[in-house]
Amino acid sequence: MNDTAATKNPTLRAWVDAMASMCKPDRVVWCDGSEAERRSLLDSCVREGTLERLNPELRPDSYLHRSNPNDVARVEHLTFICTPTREEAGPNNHWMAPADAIAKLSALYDGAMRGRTMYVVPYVMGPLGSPLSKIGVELTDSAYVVLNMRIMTRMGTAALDMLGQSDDFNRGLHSTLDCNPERRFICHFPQTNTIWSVGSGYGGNVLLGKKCLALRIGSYLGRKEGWLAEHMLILGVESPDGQTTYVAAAFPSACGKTNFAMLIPPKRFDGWKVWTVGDDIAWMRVGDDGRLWAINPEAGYFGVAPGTSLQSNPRAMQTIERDTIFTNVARTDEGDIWWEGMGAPPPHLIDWQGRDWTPESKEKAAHPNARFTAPMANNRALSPFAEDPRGVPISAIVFGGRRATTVPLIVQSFNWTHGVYMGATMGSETTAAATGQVGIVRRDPMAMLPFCGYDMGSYFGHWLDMAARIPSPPKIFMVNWFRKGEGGKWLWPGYTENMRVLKWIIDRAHGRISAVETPIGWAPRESDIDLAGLNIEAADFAESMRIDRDEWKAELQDHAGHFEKLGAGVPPELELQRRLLLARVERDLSASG
Ligand code: GTP
Ligand code: SPV
Ligand code: MN
Repeated sequence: MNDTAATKNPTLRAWVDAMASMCKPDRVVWCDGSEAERRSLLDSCVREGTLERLNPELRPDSYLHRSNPNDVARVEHLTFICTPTREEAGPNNHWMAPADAIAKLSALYDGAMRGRTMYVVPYVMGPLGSPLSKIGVELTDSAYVVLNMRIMTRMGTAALDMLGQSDDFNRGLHSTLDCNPERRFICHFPQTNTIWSVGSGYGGNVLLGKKCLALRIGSYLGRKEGWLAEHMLILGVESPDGQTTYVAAAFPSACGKTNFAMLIPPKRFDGWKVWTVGDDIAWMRVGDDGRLWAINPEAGYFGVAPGTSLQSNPRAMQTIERDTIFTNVARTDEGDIWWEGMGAPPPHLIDWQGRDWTPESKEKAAHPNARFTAPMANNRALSPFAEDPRGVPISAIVFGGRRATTVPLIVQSFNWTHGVYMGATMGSETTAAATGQVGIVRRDPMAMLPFCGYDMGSYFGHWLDMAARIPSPPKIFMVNWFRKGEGGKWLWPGYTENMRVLKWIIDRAHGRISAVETPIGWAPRESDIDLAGLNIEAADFAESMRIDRDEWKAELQDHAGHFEKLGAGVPPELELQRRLLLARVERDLSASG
C-alpha cells in the first residue's frame, strides 16, 4: 500500500490527480490488494473504532461494523442515471442532467477528503483475464469500503496489470462526507463510464463494482455491446451421473438468491449436488457454440444476515465462519455475532446500534438488512468453474418474486417472448434491502427495477432482441416460494426443498419430461414434482400451484398499468402477449378457479 503500486497508465494517473485536487485528501494511497495492506487497514479501522474485532477463537479474522443508523440500505430516491436526455434514463430511473449532477456533486466533493486518505482501489469484475470481465477504479475515503471491495472483487495490482495502458475502465468516486441523507447522491454517467457517490457508507451505495458498475452501467454496456447484465444468481446442479446443468435466477433483493445459490439438496436427492457460481449478479454472452454463457463478476458475497441459519443456509454459515466483515448485526458477550432467525437468542447482546439488548427488548437486535461480506473461496460448494474465464453455459433462466397470492410455485414459459413477458411483469413485495415501506407489491421487472441503467422499455426490447442472437437459448421459468395460505403460513417449505422444483426445471430444460399446458404456461403434472419424504399436505401443495381465474384477471390487468407507466418504449409484443394471456385465462379457466 504505497506509491510503488501506483500506475504508469497516464489516463488513470491524470484522472486520479484531478479527483484528488477536487477532494483535497491529506494523502493518496494506491491499494495493491496484498495481505499486508489488508492487515494494516484492519488495524487502523479497529484503532479508529469503525471495526470491532470479533473473538478470534469463535470467528477467526472477522470484524463487526456498525453503520450510521441513517445509512442502512440502498437509497433508490437518491440514485440517479445521468444521461444526456431524460428519455434515455426512462421512467424507471431518477434522472439528473450530467452537467447539473457534476456541478452539484463537485461542490460536495470540494475539500471533502481534507484530513482523510483517498484510497485508489483498482478492481476487476469477473475472472482475471476473461474477455467478459470489466475493470474499474474506485477512489474512496473509507477504509471499510476498501476492505469490502477486497472481498467482493479482484482488487489491487492484478487489476492494474490487466488494465495496462488502456483507458477503458470505470471511473468511480466515493466520499462518505458527513453521512448526511440531505447530502447523499449516487450518480451514474453511462456515457462516460463514471460513477459518483457521496454521503453514504453502505453496501450497494458505495461498493461501486456491485450494483453501480455490474448492473446499472453494465446493463447499459450490455445493450450497446449485445450481452446481458442481470440481477441473477448462477448455480450448477450435478446429477448422480455427473452431468451438471447451469441455471441463472433473478429474484428481487432479499428474496432468496443467496439461499437458492447455496442450496443443499434434501435426503431424497441423494447423489445430487448444487454448486454456487454466483449469488447476486450474472453477466451473460452468446458463446461460439450458440449457447448463453454466464460469469459471476463478483468474488464474494454481500449477503442478508437475518434469517441465515444452519437450518436455512448451512453453506452460508460455513462461508462466514471466518474472514468475514459483518455489518449491523448484534454481538454476543463472547464476541461472536447473532441475528434474528439464527436460533434462540442469548440472554444479553449488544444490538446493531451498540445498545444493550435482551430477549425482552421490543426492537430487533440486528437490522433487517444487516449483511455479511465473505470471500466466495470460503464456500465449500463453490463451483470449480466460478473462476473460469469462459463462464458456464446456461440451460434455464428463472424469474421469481415474493408473492403471497396469485403466482404459482412453478410454471414454464411457452417460448422466449412469453419468458421475457414473465420477467418483465414480475411483482414482489418490498423488503428491507431498500429504504421505504416493506411488504407492498411492486412490479420489479427481471428484479432489475432499481438496477437497470436505462429506459426499461428499451431493456425489454434488448431482451427480445437477444432471441435472434442465441441459437440455443435457455428455457425460461417463473417460481414463487412465498405463496401464503390461511393464517399467513407459507404453503411451500422453501429453502432445501426448492430442489424438488429445480429438478423439474432441469428435466424440462433437457426435454426429459412432459408438462401440462395451462393458460399462463407449462406446469408440472400432479405427480411430476417429487414430494416423497416431504411433510406437506396435499391441499397445501395444490393451493401453492393453483391458478385462479379472478386473481389472474386482476394480475393481467395490473400488468397493463405497469406497461403504461413504463411508457412508449415498451415493445408492442409484450402488450400483445398480455392480451393473449388474458383471453386464454378468461376462456380456459372456470370461474370457480
Ligand atoms: P440480496 O442480497 O438483497 O440481493 O438478496 P437475496 O436475493 O440473495 O436474498 P437471500 O437469499 O439473502 O434471502 C433473503 C431472505 O429471504 C432470507 O433471509 C429468507 O428469510 C428468505 N428466503 C430465502 N429463500 C426462501 C424460501 O425458499 N422460502 C421462504 N419462505 N423464504 C426464503
Ligand atoms: C440488493 O439489495 O440487491 C443487494 C444488496 O444485493 S446491495 O449491495 O446493497 O445492493
Ligand atoms: Mn442483490
